[in-house]
Amino acid sequence: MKAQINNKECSFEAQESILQVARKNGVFIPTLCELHDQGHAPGTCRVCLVEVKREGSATSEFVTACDTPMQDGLQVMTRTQAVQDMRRVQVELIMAEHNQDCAACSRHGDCELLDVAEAVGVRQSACTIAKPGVTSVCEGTDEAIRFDPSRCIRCMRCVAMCRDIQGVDALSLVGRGAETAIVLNGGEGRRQSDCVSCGQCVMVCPTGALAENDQTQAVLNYLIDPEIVTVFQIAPAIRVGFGQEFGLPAGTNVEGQVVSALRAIGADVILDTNFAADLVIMEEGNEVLGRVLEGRGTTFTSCCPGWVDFAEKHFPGILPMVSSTRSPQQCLGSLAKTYLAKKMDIDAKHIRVVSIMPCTAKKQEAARPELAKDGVPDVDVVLTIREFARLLRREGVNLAELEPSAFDDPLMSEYTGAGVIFGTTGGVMEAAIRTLYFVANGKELDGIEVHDVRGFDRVREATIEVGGQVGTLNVAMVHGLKGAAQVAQAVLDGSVKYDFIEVMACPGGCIDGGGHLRSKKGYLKHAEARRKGLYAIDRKTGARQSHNNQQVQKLYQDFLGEPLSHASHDLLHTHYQA
Ligand code: HC1
Ligand code: SF4
Repeated sequence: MKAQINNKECSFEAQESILQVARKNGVFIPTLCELHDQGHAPGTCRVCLVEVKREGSATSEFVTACDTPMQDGLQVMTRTQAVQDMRRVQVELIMAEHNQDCAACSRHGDCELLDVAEAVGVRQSACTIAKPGVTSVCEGTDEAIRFDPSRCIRCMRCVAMCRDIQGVDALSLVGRGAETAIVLNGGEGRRQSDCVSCGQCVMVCPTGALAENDQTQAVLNYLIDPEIVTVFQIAPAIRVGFGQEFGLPAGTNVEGQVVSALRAIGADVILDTNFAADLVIMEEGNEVLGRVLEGRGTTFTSCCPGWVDFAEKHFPGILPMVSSTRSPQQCLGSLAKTYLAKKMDIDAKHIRVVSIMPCTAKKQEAARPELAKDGVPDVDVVLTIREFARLLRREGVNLAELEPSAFDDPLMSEYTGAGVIFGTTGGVMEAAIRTLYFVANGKELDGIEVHDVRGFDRVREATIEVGGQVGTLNVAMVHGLKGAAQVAQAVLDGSVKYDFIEVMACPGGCIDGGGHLRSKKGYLKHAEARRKGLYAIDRKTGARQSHNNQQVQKLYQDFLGEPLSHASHDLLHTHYQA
């Protein structure tokens, strides 16, 4: 089939929209609400207006290019004066209703609305309409994500993300016209609602309407307080995702620069969450081993807080199957205020643990009352990648200009290749299998890598011959909550039988967590490069199995005794509530 765009003939396939055909032919049409890699084209912002003339018609009409199918013989004009004027008015209307206090916006310097304003030639909004009295149950702050209705442009990306990709369906659009608002389903406030704070809605919001609850000021306050000992930890995925905030390509290993940056802003102790990932394999691996040997059925991983929250809210029946081991973030926080405090002779009252995570749900995890001792949390503040970048900019530190440096903590910064691959889907499972193989056979797995559990399909399964007392393990790896719901339901129905299931709430795992740099006009653009970055680090690491982490061995010798000991239970395990 053939049509014309700006008087140039082009061919197209049935069902293709005018926007898709234009893009294939290198013709630019500005868009705002549309998110093409997710097939999201609601046509609500009307920025993609084009003029069309149908075959045999003497007059032209204006249509939105994203949701209008291309037709045989259609003439499309994308740059007429009328088109330009209408687009400009459209963006002015959106801007007029939008809170233009850009300095206070989380998307400051990185806003898709301002990009579009520039593209259509709006330099300044012609008028400002007082924001109507929009009310929203998720207005205000909570410990993970906040919603600012005055910056919402009703593009519906967040609603579609939560419903169609995550399958949580925690958001709805209510009201009409200018009074339309996004609200949470299932109960007032994020904790009570269906939302699990995964942050995937934040990743696709084109403005600052959805954002992490910014805690950079709290960390600055710790850093300038001479009484406080700041203990930082960095998550596995940080080292392959953070460089992008400073213009480096996705997947670049910036671990050494992150350590230098933390020193530059005055961190007292720098730990690696990877160390705790190795520790979690020792605890969770022993839980799985016990359950397999005693025939007690499936174990689900517990390190992803979005998943744990989802299980509690939506699949309480599986809670007895969720590993009781706390996440690496929480294990490290707990040990920082006990083991580290003891070894460094610091009063734990003065310690503040700050985590740098690619995740919004980690904020909600750190705030869980059952993970606090006498009301004092083990992890005091969680900064997403975006907040950490903000903190460095506020302190005048440019990561890209720093020389790398090494961790200097002799207690909890060593990690193995197994610990670092936690950051990608399949990584926890692979790390566990490397250690279970050793336990079952008394020797290391030949070739070390377990390719059967790798991949990017949303739900994967594998049968692993571990041998020895463990025998064959049936395992599954799931990333994204839609797949998690499917697997959880199948386990409850008894239609599948797995020994061990790894679940990560975010599609891709932590390498694409809801706390990363936000992409413009795209979603999951960097997962592959970041995943390769983590596997490259694994290959270069001296020891590649968690049980070979010498600092973990020393921790057991000096402090915990053995995996699943009384001390381990006290400091490294938890319980869940429906
Ligand atoms: Fe993750 Fe984890 S891997 S949950 O994805 O188990 O956030 O990176 O820190 O705790 O180690 C996140 C990443 C992270 C924990 C570990
Ligand atoms: Fe949905 Fe996750 Fe956003 Fe909550 S944080 S509304 S669960 S996408």
